[in-house]
Amino acid sequence: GGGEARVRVERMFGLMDRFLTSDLISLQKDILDHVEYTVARSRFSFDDFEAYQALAHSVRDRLIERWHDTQIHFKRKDPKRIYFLSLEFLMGRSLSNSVINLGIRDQYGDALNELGFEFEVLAEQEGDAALGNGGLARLSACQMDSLATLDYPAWGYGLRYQYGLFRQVILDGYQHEQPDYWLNFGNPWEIERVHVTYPVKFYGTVEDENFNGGKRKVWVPGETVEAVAYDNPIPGYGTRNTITLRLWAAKPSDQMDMESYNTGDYINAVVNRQRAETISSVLYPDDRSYQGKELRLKQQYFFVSASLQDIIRRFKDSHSNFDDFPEKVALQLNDTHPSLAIAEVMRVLVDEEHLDWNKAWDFVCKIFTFTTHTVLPEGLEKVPVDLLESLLPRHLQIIYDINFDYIEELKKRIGLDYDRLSRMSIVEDGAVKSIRMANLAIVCSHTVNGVSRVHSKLLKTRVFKDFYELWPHKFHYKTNGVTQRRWIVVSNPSLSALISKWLGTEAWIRDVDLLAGLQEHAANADLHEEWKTVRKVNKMRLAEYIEAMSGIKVSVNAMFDVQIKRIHEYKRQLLNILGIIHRYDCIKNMEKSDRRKVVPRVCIIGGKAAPGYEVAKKIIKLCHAVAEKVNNDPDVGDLLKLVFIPDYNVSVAELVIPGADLSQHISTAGNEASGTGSMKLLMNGSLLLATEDGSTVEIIEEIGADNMFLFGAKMHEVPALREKGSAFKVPLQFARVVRMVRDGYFGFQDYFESLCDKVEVGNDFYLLGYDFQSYLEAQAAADKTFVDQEKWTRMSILSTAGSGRFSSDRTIEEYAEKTWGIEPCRCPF
Ligand code: CR1
Repeated sequence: GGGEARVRVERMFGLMDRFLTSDLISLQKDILDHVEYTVARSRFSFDDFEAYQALAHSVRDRLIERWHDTQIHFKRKDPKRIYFLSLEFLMGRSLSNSVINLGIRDQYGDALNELGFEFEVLAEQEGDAALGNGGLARLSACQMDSLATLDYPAWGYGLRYQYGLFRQVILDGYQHEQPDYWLNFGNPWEIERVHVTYPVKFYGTVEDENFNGGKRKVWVPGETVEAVAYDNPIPGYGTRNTITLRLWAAKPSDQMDMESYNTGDYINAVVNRQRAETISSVLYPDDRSYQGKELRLKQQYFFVSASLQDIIRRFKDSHSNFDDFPEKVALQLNDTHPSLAIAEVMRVLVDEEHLDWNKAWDFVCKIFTFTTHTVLPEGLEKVPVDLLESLLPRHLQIIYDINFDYIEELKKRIGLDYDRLSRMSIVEDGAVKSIRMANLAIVCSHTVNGVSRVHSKLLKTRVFKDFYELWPHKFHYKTNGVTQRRWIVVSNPSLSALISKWLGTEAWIRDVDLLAGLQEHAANADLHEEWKTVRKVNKMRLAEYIEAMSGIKVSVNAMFDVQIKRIHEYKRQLLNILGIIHRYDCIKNMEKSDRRKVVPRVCIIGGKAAPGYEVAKKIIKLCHAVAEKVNNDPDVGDLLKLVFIPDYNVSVAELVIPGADLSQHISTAGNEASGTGSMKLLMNGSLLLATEDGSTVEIIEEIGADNMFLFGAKMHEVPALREKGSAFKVPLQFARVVRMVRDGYFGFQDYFESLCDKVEVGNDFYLLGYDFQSYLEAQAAADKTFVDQEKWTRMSILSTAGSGRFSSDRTIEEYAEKTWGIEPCRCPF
């Protein structure tokens, strides 16, 4: 009876300490216990990796406590929840971030020291969780950190890929891709929920069934796969709140194939089952071209279906009908990748929960919000109708029905303008009939967000002009931000300590606007000395890494100039490399005595190219070919070095960003939706050399154009310049450096030919030739400033001081208040 149960619970409580404590002895005991019982090594003999595992498990225990409390609290309060659906999360490492957010970094450091270990050394043992490609995926990770820190009742949902983003290996200067089987050594940061599973169905047919005197549609699927939840607790900083990132893995389902076991071919039946797991096996490594692959669509639906079953189950736990659904649930579509969720919500509500179509539609229009991350047309997904029809026949019908109602409505609004109607249709009639996922997302979401102000402007005036004219109220923007927890506190502890010292508080870690308080000290000579020391230490750390990796010795007195991001033509790494060739050429051609005046540079480039993106791969090769020549030229010495950092990822970024004096964000204006690397570099006191693109426009407003090095064609000039093609004059220096590459000065003449063609007059879509002159001028201005270390340091301080607006805390608050309509729900201590 109840009495017995109560006695049992009381006894259990009596046996437990209320919470794990984090004093020195407890931490040491917990770590050693995990060495012995979890890692199963003797506490008298374990190596750094085992120590890391034990350490991670002791942190995990503390995360779990808070996480339980938070989930119970959310359940009790039943607030409106935000569900963040994203096919990609680029989390990187978890250890340092967790202990910092839990507020026990120093305690762990001391505990380990006495045991003979160093926290930093153990932290290096952790591999990156790289379940994403680039900007979009890292943004999701930053936003999860902010959602937790700001106490929002939020869940992230995604896929637990077995292979994360490929590892980039450079052989002879060429990129090779190696699989990232990241779960090989276990993952202490996730909790496998063997009982949180849902069936996900594919294929089959749709049948009409009699129902309540009428007909209704019933999907009879042909294949079932099981989704298993893996929970990743995400701790907030300065709060007990710890939220959930729930990632789904595919497993064979018992419902799948009962009959195949009767065929006698037992071995093959089992082997076939195993194939279910391929759905969550590999992340697509191309971040902006979609080829309508079945596996990709399967991944999308798999994660959408499992997430929605989970969300609806949670809703039904505390509600007896659906009336309050839109008051309790907000669904955020991170790009178009999860937009099948729209059709799935309709299907579940109508086919399974038997709501009428109009009511379900009304809910859909209230719960979905959509953020797009690109301006490039090839970044907009299209799904061939044939593919959808075979994989998800019922969803195709629903999308057609949505489209029918919408087009009827549209005709009433805009008349029979068939061109416009066909542009705005969710269904594209063409050689390959397909579904335009962006149109689906726009039609069905109440808000369409851009990721910076100018991005939103481009959406309204170009990409989604037709929609903007119809529904101006839907279009908004939330300028991206990054979390200062990871990008200052974790990655740059010395700068972090310095900031806290000069502000007299650590409060900026939660309230980043306080960084502006550094402004008043921007000319203080003591701060300058300390600032320079911190920067130098970070540069030394980076220089050691460069030498260990590539054997290249670089001088920390040189200006460290970095460009780190995915390799893409529009991001113009090629402009950077051509600029480096120009610099090299100048050094070669100058009088020996003049070389003293050259400001020494270490140019650092890092980034991955999509495996099938030939041009990007050639850019990587060119970088290596130029480096080979420049780095080994005795005429040049320390005046110029070029380093390509292989396998750029979150951890590498944490090392490179604090060591950057200058960083380049040089996309052709009108192409970068926002850019977030620039924000991390700005926070860390790097000066920016940039075009007026994406969020840079807003950075200029915060720190002033004279606090950075700007160049290049303006956004409004670009279309006309492209039109002009060969009519504008390209500077002689540009023609000269391209010719050097063409003529085989760096070898590989044939291989680079097509790359050179890409920037020839008339063909130069990204305007490298047009922008070259002003690029060189901006570079010269940077050199000139670097010589004046006092000025440089002041600008560096003002960069950090002016970076407050670019915290993801601000972004998330805007989303919460203006788009999702959610409120903080803080777990009491
Ligand atoms: C955009 O290219 C933006 C991030 C985050 C990227 C970049 O400008 O800062 O998204 N898009 O919003 C992307 O990764 C796959 O697309």
